[in-house]
Amino acid sequence: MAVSTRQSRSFTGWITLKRVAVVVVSGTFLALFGGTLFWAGWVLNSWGAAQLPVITTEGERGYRILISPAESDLLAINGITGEKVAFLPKSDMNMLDPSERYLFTSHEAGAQSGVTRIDLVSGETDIIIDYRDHDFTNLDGLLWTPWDTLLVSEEATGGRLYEILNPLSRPDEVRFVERPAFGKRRNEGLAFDTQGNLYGVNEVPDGGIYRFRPDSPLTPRSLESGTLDVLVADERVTDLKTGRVVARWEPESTASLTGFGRPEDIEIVGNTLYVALTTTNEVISIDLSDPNITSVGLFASADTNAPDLSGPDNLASDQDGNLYIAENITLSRYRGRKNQLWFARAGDPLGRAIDVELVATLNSPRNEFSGILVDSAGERLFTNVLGTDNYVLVLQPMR
Ligand SMILES: [Ca+2]
Ligand SMILES: [Ca+2]
Ligand SMILES: [Ca+2]
Repeated sequence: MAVSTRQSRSFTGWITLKRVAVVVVSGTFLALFGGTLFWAGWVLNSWGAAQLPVITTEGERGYRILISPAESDLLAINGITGEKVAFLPKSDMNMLDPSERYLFTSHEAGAQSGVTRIDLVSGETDIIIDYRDHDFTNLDGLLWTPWDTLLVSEEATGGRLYEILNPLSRPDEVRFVERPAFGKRRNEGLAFDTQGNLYGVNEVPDGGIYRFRPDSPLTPRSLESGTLDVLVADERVTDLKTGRVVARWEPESTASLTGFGRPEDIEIVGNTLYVALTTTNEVISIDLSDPNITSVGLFASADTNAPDLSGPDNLASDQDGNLYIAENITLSRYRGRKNQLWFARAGDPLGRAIDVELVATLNSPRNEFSGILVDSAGERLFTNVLGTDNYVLVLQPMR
């Protein structure tokens, strides 16, 4: 079960040049790390010169792309991506530990799945679990627990939930256990509420929204046993344009769950659970203030306040409770345009976003934004570029 430290972690595509700059030119990605300029050949392999720069930032707020300590003291990413590209493909979701020094990334790569850990100070990157340890498939959802373990779920039929018991340990000492009480399904988003209930989804076209109530909440035994509930709404979510819909949490064993348009990522802010519904172009909000009776409303949707939103997939909240929304690539391409990242301002008393603003457009047509995550200070927005390319970008909101 333990993972041995892999050899030859350095990526052979990196070469050293004695220059001082951070530039993106002609199909080559140059980044300064500690006074040394690196060339990332994998970018050159993946993009034609006409597709640069990596992304175009948009919107009134503005965003800087942080790619090196020379750009800002906020971040030191050394070889972020060279090593990940070299070892595990398909970087999907991201999670920070509470110290925000370590960035964990799941690799949803079928039978080659795993989880990597990047030390954002030293740049050291390790694979902490992967397919050589266990028959993982499509590792996806990532969530830090209140008792300092790391959950990872499989986005696959019969997908399992695992708990990594010591995610900050040496890679060869990392241990994990399966948590079958959470159920088996295609699960991407994971979130805890303040009572220690764990929420998830089944990512299929008519998928459900789930709540696991532990017998021993907020303890290391939380995920050993408990009750699984599903969300049952009085009306189809497609009827939401007129207002909020009453819904209830009922035990999975007795309820007939309500289907939603392929739920992907979820996010909890205060007493609100947000769920991205990819196929219906909606982000819904679910009130968690009552444990039994609730209501479901639209937060952002293509039919109301976000006309160009297409296939909302990943969600991230900032320190003010606003949401970033990343699109699914298949649906944005279906619309005949590039993949986009959005910012939705919260605060409307009815639970809708006040406005939904474009943040960035991905200029590489076969990739999507994925695994978006904002640090606690709101100074770093992490996003994977997932598809034919495979690396992390960090954006800094400018206020
Ligand atoms: Ca996924
Ligand atoms: Ca997914
Ligand atoms: Ca996804």
